[in-house]
Amino acid sequence: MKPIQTAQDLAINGAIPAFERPLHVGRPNTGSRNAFLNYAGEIFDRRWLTNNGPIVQEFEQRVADYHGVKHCVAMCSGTISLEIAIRALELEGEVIIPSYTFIATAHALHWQSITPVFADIDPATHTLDPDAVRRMITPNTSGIIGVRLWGRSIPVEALQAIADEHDLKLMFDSAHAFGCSYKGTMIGNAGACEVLSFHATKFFNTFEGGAVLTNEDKLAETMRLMRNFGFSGRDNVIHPGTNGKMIEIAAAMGMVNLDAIDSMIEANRRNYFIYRDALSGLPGIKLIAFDESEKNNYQYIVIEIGEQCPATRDYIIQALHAENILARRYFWPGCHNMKPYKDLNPHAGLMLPNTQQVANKVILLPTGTAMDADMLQTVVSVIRILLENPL
Ligand code: T4K
Repeated sequence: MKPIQTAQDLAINGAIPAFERPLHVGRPNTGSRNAFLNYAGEIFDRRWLTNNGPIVQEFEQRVADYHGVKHCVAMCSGTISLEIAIRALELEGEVIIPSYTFIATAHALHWQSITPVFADIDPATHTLDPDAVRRMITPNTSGIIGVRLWGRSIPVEALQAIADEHDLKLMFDSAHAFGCSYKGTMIGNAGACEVLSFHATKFFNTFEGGAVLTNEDKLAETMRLMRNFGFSGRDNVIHPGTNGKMIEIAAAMGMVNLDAIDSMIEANRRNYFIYRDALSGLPGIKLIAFDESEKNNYQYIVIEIGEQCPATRDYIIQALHAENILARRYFWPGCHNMKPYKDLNPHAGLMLPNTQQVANKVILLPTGTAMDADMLQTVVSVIRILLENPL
């Protein structure tokens, strides 16, 4: 790692990059390798690899307990978990979601011939604005999927009130929110259900994987059937279904990561405070703060590049990439601007001014257990020197 002190040190000005190897947003957090290998040994000895194995069952119980939720139904990905939850809730017609989310939220509906209708976000929280949701309700609306983007707060009560008033189903895409709370209640307890992603890049991973958390017995039972082809015992299929199962080795990764969860949160939290202090005072740069009165996983370091900033968002990204700092523009340009949805409704953006504005100014910086304090300071030095020497 090379120190960055003057504009001549910047790779965008021809110097060698600050980092020899790339820094990623989403470098996996991993627990004990030895504990994982022990689980792998057990799996070999037992020759039970998948189909609701003992490690998956124990993992589900631990994740449910961690969130204080009755049921955790583990699956092979967050996207399949979304699809199964959507089907189990019998959503149809139109479902209201934010456009400012990962494309999977929209795809999980579109893939099942349900139209995602994009509602605008609150620029302060980056999550659904209840007033905007109201504006998008039509006679064809069957549900709302709130996305707990960056694991942050979402107005659960206001969304539930709209859902109740219009007889709509409410669920949450909580892919980013493992271990987070809102108003003191752990995620997993709002709406009919909440979906987690355990993808490698998430705060908490099982290589690939996902789960649905719910307090509704019937819903959990239906989803358990659906993830295993609808089988109820041998030779007896009682429900349409698919193959959404979590495998044993993925659950083993989940177990070792659960054991390491406190240290992962601590590393992310430490990184957040280092970034917060180092970035403070940089013109036009706003770090989206975590609410310290809640439980947070501190996984996403999100900054907004405002108008007072001497450099554009994309120039900052270009300069960071030149240093091998692979900052991301999540979730630019918004789902509504991606081809499948642009084709469906080319004018959706007219109703989404906040989405467009936020998507144009956000940068995610690398964090996680793979980063130390010097690395974080160097990332900020690149930004600071760049802003002091704008083009
Ligand atoms: N809902 C929301 C709100 C979501 O954000 C997501 C997933 C879902 C639903 C669906 O859940 P899953 O079906 O995925 O479980 C990534 C992930 O693929 C995706 O899971 C995630 N959201 C999204 C936010 O990010 P990409 O296209 O950014 O991934 P990629 O390959 O560019 O990886 C990101 C960085 O991480 C790279 O710089 C490399 C690094 N990396 C990646 C992997 C896979 C590693 O260092 N090691 C690795 O193993 O989508």
